Amino acid sequence: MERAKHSVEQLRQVFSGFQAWGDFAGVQPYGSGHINDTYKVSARLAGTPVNYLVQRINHAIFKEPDRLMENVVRVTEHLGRQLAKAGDPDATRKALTVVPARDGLPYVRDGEGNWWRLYLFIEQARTYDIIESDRQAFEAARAFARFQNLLADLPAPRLHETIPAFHNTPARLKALDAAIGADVCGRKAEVAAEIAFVDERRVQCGRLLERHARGEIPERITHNDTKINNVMLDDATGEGVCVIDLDTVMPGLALYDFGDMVRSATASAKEDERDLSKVGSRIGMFEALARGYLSEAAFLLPAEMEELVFSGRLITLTIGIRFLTDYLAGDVYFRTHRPGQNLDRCRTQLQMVRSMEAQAGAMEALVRGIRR
Ligand code: ADP
Ligand code: GN1
Ligand code: MG
Repeated sequence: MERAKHSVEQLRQVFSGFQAWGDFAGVQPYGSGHINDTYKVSARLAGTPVNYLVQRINHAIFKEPDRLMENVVRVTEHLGRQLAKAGDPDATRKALTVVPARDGLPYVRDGEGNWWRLYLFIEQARTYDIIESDRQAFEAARAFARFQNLLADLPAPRLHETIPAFHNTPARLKALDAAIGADVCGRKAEVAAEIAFVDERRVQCGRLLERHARGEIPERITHNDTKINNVMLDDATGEGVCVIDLDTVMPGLALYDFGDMVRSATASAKEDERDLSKVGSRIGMFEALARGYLSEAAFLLPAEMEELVFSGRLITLTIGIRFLTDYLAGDVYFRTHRPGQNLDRCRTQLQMVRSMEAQAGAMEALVRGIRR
């Protein structure tokens, strides 16, 4: 849980800028995301409690929040239409609903130049930072695959790229090299082992982009942040209810999404665990993810299926590179709660890569078995 960066009065003011039903009753910091500032707003609607989720978009990271929100509105409305077409009685739990501002725009600006958005709060469901059972892994993967499936026919134009080259590992390596070169905090010597680990794996980093450039792996509309706490699972049935955190929905490779699920859902410990003996990739969770994903992702080409296992290692290495870069740069991107947290996060990611490398053969055999 976050410490509140904004006062109740500020948040009440922001909330009043939206076309939300109900009387403001209270607000509290919410969730464990690294990027935005998230609050749960409690309101009372003719005597009945209703909740909303208000978020400050991190505009240091997302430079064009209006274009970002244009994407989010297009995506959520498309999902809503698909669910309505299918006659789903629970459509407002299965796709995020953007509450418009009083002026009709999908955001409210405050006096400090911040951008705020409001969503309906999805009830009787929750997110998990660490997945607890194979079933949860299966359901999460199925929900992300369904999300990709439902967006496959989003009408043109192409979505905006809210963060260009987001999963471009060679570009992330360049940024790491620049941070090593600048070494603004004098932390380079401390991370020599991590730099060496990355160096040994540089040759693999362009593999998916090269196959994409050769026309073997297509661009699709992807989520790009399929960290396991970005899907809500139903409290009662355990089913994947709703995919959230849509800031990075944009053109990408389906494998980025599968890879980030492997990174986050197979992890046996917290992302910032300091005792690396606790950190590893759980192959049972990997199998459940692959089964869940493949049960729904009928669109996948053989070339994509061939890279499912590799994508887990690649995305995990990529996020490790990003944590390392941010540690060297002085913790300017990912929110931290204590000194050294980004280095700890980097180390768990590299430990996860080691663990996935050791189990690569077994994971490949599992995927072959599921495909048959
Ligand atoms: P960040 O980009 O910082 O990760 P998220 O959009 O993922 O922010 O939101 C942070 C947390 O808030 C999520 O992990 C989830 O638990 C919760 N959350 C987000 N949107 C909703 C919603 N509409 N209803 C209920 N909970 C939500
Ligand atoms: C960030 O927003 P959140 O916490 O879901 C980051 C992801 C990283 C993740 C690592 C926009 O995700 O790319 O994989 O942290 N999001 C952005 O935990 O950079
Ligand atoms: Mg999130």
